[in-house]
Amino acid sequence: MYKGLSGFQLVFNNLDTGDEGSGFHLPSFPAFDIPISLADKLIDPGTGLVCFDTFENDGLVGDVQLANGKVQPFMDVNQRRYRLRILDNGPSRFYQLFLTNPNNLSQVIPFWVIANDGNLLPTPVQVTSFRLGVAERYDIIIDFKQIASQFGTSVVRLENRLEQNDGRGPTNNILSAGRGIYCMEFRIGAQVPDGSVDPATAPHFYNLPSTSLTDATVKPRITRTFTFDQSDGGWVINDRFMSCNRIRFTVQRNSIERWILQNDGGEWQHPIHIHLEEFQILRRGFRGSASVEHSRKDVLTLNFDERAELFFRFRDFRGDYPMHCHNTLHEDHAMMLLFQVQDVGDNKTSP
Ligand SMILES: [Cu+2]
Repeated sequence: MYKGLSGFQLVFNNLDTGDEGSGFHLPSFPAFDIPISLADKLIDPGTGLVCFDTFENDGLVGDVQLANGKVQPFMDVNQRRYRLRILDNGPSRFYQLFLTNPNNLSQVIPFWVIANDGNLLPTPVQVTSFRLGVAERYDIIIDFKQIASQFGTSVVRLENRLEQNDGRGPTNNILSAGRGIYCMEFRIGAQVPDGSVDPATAPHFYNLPSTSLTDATVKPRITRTFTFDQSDGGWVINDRFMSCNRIRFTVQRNSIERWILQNDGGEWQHPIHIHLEEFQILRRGFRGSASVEHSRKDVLTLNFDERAELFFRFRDFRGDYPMHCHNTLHEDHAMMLLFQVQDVGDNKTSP
């Protein structure tokens, strides 16, 4: 992944069609619907080549910032709405992304979040920034026509203002505008026709199913607790390292489970990725971006000492699946476990 073996798979359907003339009328792919993979790399000053520290298990933060494999690139855009699909491709960097006018740092520029991880939100949410942990995806809508007219600028940058000094995680300090690391620059050109929906008209994309646990039809069969901690220079879940030969617990097919994820430490943040089924967040300690997390998700970034409570509805798939930290160095050393889904589940509450 660090060498660039990663990419997007965009999925369209009869509602999210990739054509602004149909379905939800989201900006057309590929001209106005653009995947952006953010990553940082460490450069060896002696050779100029990308390098890596094999003996550092905390994580790696780079000294150059890339978007789609290029160092701080620019993109020519027209005055209309664009959909950007933003991925944190790690290996250990967290982002709080803002739009910055480099010629007027006092401007606060709004945009819209429409999707989180693999799912549209029920309706667009207007923001001035959002937080992204490794492997999380946010789809945003930026209206460059409105930015040009309201803020009088022809240049705007996607800027990460979240301070992070090492691979353990961000400090949670938000740097002032222009003092962060910009990921890419947009150079705004001519006005062109725009057939996409205006997020300000509150288009309705999606109904989120009920997760009220007082409703008997969504009562969890079991609550399981997972504690993410460090041990012996590596990383553990419930005090154990990953074993490829051991299935840690068995989920019952067609059942509901509640999982508690607990970050046992105030110095590290862990973006936890869970395979197979997506979850909804019932409650969490960190309230930084709650409204844009009102969706089904597959990555939950555990903030310092945070406890998060997740709701799962397992369906009819059987098989073996992992859960792991997506700080890739934590994952490799060896913050991961395997679980399975079978016809009969077990009752391990701290597996
Ligand atoms: Cu981690």
